[in-house]
Amino acid sequence: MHHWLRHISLPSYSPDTDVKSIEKFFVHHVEYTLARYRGNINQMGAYRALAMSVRDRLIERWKDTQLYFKKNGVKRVAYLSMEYLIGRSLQNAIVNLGLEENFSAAMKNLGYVLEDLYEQEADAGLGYSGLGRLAACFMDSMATMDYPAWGYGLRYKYGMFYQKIKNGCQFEYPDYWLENGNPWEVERLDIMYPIHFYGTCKMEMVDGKPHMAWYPQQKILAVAYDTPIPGYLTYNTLNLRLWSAQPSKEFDLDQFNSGDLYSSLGDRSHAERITAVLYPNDSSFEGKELRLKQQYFMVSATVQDLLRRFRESKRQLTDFPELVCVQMNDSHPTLAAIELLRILIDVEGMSYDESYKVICKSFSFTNHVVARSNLEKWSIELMEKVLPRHMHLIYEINHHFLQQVEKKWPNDQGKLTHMSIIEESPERYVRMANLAIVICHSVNGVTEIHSEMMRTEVFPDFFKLWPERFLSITNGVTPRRWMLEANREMSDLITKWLRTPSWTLNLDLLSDLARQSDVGSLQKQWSLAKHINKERLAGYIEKTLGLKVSPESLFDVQIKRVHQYKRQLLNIIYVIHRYTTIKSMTIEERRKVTPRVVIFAGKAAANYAIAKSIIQLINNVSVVINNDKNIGDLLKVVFLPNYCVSLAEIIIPAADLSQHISTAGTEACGTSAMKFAMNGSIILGTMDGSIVELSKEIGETNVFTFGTRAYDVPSRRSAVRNGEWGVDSRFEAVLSVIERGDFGSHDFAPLLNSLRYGNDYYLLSVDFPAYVEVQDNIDAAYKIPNLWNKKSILSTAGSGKFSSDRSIKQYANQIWKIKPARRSGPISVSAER
Ligand code: Z16
Repeated sequence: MHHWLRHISLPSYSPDTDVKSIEKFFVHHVEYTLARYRGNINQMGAYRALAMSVRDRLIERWKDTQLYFKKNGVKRVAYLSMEYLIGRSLQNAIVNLGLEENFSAAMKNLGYVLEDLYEQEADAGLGYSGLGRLAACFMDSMATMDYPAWGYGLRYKYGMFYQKIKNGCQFEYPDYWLENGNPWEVERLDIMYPIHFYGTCKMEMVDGKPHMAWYPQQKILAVAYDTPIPGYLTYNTLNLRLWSAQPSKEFDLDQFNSGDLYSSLGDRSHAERITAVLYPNDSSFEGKELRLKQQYFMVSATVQDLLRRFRESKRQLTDFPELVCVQMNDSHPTLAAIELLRILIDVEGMSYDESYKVICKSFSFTNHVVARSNLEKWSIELMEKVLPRHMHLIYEINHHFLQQVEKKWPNDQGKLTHMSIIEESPERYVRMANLAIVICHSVNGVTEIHSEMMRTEVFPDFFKLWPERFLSITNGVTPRRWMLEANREMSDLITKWLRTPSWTLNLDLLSDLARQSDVGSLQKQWSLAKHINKERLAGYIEKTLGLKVSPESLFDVQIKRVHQYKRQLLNIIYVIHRYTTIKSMTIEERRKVTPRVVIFAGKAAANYAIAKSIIQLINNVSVVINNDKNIGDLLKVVFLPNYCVSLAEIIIPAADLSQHISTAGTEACGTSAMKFAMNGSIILGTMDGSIVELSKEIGETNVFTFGTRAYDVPSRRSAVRNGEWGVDSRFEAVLSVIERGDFGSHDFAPLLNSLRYGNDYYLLSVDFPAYVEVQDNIDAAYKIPNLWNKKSILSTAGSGKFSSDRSIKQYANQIWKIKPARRSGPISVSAER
């Protein structure tokens, strides 16, 4: 069969990229893929036909890239993540192919506006927050820099919930992102693995040796869905393989035999439930059985896939680490290492010691958690039920590990208790981060300050035992999506002033803008670009909320998950203070006020009551202020519903100021600040996570920082707890107007109580005076356009370090030890195959 296929040549299926060919392919997809008439195609239909035309161009590159990696026998990295917050793909694919001009012209010839078609696409929201978006940026950088890499994750049917606001309150709706089909995935029914759960283990004798056998009770199939990830201006195209759960035929055999057809069909949907919905698992942790099954489902399918591909190399399994390394995005995929250990020992018959060496050499772990109480841990009872064999192996690993601890610190019960992979009391748990540190050769934090906290506060004993394992790699974001695609106005300006477009591949070049930051004409063009972006956002605000805002005002933005530690509450308390202050002013005084539009967006976890009442408060405050004729354009408050990647792409380029005001020592990184800085938005922040490094790069005098430093947090917390901290009267005044009911009848008592009676854990009352002061400085700076524009240009100029290309290079050199493998371009069909 294979032999005959070789002689078939395909008609022009190495798709041309000129305008005329693009038009032809588009019409082809309208007529043959969508089976519609060309005279009768709506915007959604046009988007789908266009996406298919783009996809054709990706598929060829993608297959060729995989073949190229295979033929060259290069070492690869597998990036394992429970989340990929991708957003839209159409513009990204077209831009990365370098074909935006041609596609735009082709669509125009056919009567469409390319940008309008971009808007038709649903976001792929397969993630909750920074961790998922990081994985998506990393895929873009790995592809762009030609690294041999694979992404692995889950194909959730429902992504991050859709947020609606009614009467100021958040409501969650399912996000069925696949409703109009997904042109970016290829279903691979030929790539399917069995995944087992539950059952029992028995010790058996095999060839005279004791051998542990697992008799699982449930079998579910994992089917691969592949998404091509195009690199920017390279032929290389990577694969993101997402697993979807499907019932296996054997699954319900017994029930079929007993004639109970309907209950067996019920079980089918039970199997599919594993990848039905993304788990709400933001920085805090919830130990639900379904989530554990999701995690194991993802890693077991992935490990089987890695082994299958490794076997094609015909090398011994002990060589596995020479060809494959595995990066775990947080501790969520840690069971991947245990699964590989199990297969090596139970299936391949390797010794424990040999198998253990293989996993240690292959695996590495990125930690995103700051507070020890947020570390992932699984109840042993649950683990024993769902994955009995893996639990045995974890005990065995722990046994060997504790011997090492005992050797290093003889008779130190405290060390054993703290470091053990098993938590004994009050209940028994597996500590996943401890497990990950033990079995990996490297563990990294995501900023300098976070990595330092890992060494001194989160895992100090592990650091003493294995200092060489601890690394710091600061996160980054992709400048392609976050500058080139989201902010064309500014990108064109940068290219013009740097006299080269290559900054998109070498973001350090941005630093040259600093030299020119005083040049009047640059400043003028720069603020004009910002103004255009602000008009676009103002249009979006009017369209979604029916509210008019003036693009002349200072756009002050805080967009991120709503969380107490991120302190949106501090922001809105200040807004109320600002409002009452303006109200008490004379007309004369009001003339000096800097008009502001304060913009919020963000989702709260569905079961996080306090976060939801923060959203309620913001919305109630916005109703009062926006309808106060007395205030007009001096102050507007906007809460934009359903924060997601595509909304961030509209908001970020339009921000004059962006807020990153977490209590110092609580945000591991915070990657949005990097996107804002790249887009010339000035930072208002606390010295936490990424802000520490951003302010170093941009220059302390060009960012606005305030508040308690991380090292002072413990002592201030205890002062607050003991009622020794004198609360600012302006802060108290705001709390009492909320209490009085000025902002609606909603019961804000729990929210107010979280700030009073020594409960102010996140130190809002402590940082409030400094926050007011820095806001005054911001108002003053905005009044001097030269000064403000300069700071804005310097923000972009100082953001070069925060490209995810730099992060990925560090991972590749310091942890993965892999090299780029660039496939130069298409090779004629006959030569290749
Ligand atoms: C997450 O998004 C993060 C941490 C975590 O423990 C779990 C999830 Cl789902 C975030 C951090 O909160 C944020 O500071 C950081 O920028 C991001 O991970 C990427 O590292």
